[in-house]
Amino acid sequence: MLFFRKSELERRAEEGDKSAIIELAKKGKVKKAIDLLEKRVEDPDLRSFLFDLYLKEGMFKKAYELLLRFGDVGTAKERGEVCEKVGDKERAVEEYLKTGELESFLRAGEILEKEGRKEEALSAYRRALGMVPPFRRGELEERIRKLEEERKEGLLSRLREGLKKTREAVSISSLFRGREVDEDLFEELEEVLVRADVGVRTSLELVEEIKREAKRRGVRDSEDLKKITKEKIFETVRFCEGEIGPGEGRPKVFLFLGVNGSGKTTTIGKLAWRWVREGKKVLLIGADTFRAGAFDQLRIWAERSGADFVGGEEGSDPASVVYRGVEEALKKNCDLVLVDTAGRIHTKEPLIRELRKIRKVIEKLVPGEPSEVLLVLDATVGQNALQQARVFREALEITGIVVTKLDTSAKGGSLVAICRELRIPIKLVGVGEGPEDLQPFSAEAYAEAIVE
Ligand SMILES: Nc1nc2c(ncn2[C@@H]2O[C@H](COP(=O)(O)OP(=O)(O)OP(=O)(O)O)[C@@H](O)[C@H]2O)c(=O)[nH]1
Ligand SMILES: [Mg+2]
Repeated sequence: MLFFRKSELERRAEEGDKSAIIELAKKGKVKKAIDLLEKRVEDPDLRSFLFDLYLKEGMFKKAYELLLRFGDVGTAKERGEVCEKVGDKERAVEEYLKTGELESFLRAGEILEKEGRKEEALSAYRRALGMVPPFRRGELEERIRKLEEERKEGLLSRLREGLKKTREAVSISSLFRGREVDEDLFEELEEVLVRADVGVRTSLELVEEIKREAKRRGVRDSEDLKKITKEKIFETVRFCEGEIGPGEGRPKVFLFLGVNGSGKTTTIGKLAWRWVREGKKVLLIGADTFRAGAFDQLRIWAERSGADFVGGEEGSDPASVVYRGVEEALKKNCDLVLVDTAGRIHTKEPLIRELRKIRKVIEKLVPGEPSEVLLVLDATVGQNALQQARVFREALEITGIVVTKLDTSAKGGSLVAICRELRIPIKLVGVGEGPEDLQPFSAEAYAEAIVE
């Protein structure tokens, strides 16, 4: 009788009866059930059941393959565990961060920390902080504090590394080595600053200030003069320390301006990459419809970072693209919208008109936005950056500056002139082409990196 019932069950299972297959597995015929289920993965219920069986049997590789084919099996936590077991850390983190559960967030943070991805680890821990019970809070806060410190150290060394070219070109620190503090030294200091592209006028004024301060303090040792130089550079750029963040309210719309090749698209890509990893919903708008290839460049960044994308084909009207994009962001309830624009400064008048039109479209759709209008300046062009800034300022009020390519430039000193003359906060600096090579601007770190 028993024998008959079993084979009857098997027969029904083989014919594809869902409940029979499930029953079969429950009765211990797991291997047989798996065989049958593997032939029926198109059915969402059956593949979910198969995924469970794989987990129970410790068949993680199989579970992972199923997960790659169909993203919808198991819970996010289970998917994270499977990915971790087979060594796909990227996906594991992604799944853990979808769970909304404390343990998974902590696990994601640990994986990221081990991988040296401090920025992302921090953001995972910070999200965990919101759900940690009081008795575990102290421990987590301590971990965050330590990581923040390491991150600061890391940022400083990246910036120092980024400014290496400038430092080598100007050798400002060797200037102060074992020298007498006299007129010659001040003259040379001025030359060196000009060479770093601080600008003639700014260099002159800066050296005057340094001289006055040196006299006031009765400085004789050139090492002390170096200290004053560092202080004065710090004081000059301190006022331009700025920050940028997703903030409250949504969607926040950030508009990016700048001449061709200054680094707008890359900067947007890096920001998208960071904010998506912090759990934000980001949409990129490709309103550069002027240059062929601009569309794809931004689309690829969107794909890479996991952001949404709305773009205009070559030749289409940029303001309409922005309209479409912002509308979509509103519909999807996005946190951030980053708008990429064309940078053809040689057609100045039409460009200015176009940028104003884009701004109007945004204002109309989302009152109070764009909350940031960011001008992207390439550090390698040095003093020319100032000229560019003046042109764009005529078009729109600029809320912040992004200085890119500090890593490839020997003209990192131009940043001093930018601060002094424009008095617009520097909100970000680019120190490389990778997604992590974008930093907040630290005046202290900058002054140190230039002079030491
Ligand atoms: N080394 C380095 N390269 C950078 C940085 N930022 C951008 N780049 C590079 O500079 C080049 C131009 O950057 P894009 O982002 O395409 O510049 P864009 O302003 O969008 O240019 P258009 O679309 O032509 O107006 C690319 O090859 C980038 O990889 C940086 O901080 N460091
Ligand atoms: Mg571009």
